[in-house]
Amino acid sequence: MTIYILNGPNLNRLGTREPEVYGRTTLAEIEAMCRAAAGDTPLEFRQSNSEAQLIDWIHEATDTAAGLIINPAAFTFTSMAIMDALKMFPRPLIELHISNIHRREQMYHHSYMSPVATAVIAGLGARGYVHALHAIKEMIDA
Ligand code: CA2
Repeated sequence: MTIYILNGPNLNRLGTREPEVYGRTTLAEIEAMCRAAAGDTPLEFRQSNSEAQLIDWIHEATDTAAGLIINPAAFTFTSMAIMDALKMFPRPLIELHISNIHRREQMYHHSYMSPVATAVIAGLGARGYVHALHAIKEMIDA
């Protein structure tokens, strides 16, 4: 019943710049919020700046996870390889963004991930992770 929460490039630097777009919450604080919201549900909360590492973790999640939440960060707009890996994930999958990518410049509007995700959450700030966790638990239980 493990839920994976994967985070892409630069998100380890959250809380250090552009607070008007991304807020002031650090990724460590987001992880703590998620662990509090998860209760007894096991969580794998990870971040990598490497596309290959994220793909390996998606494969691992495909073999073991009940659900997957991913903030692919800039890979959202570039990575067919991550999209291909996500396409193979057979259970609930949420694409998550802290900011509302559709409210931003044109280059942030086309996600490779959205067509293969069960659901997309964007623009709820750091709390989006907690909402995503509640939503994916409901989807798993349904
Ligand atoms: O809003 C999101 O969660 C994003 O996935 C974050 C990505 C951006 O490329 C997407 O358009 C939307 C960028 C993450 C950059 O990480 C930061 C690190 C430090 C301070 C601010 C952002």
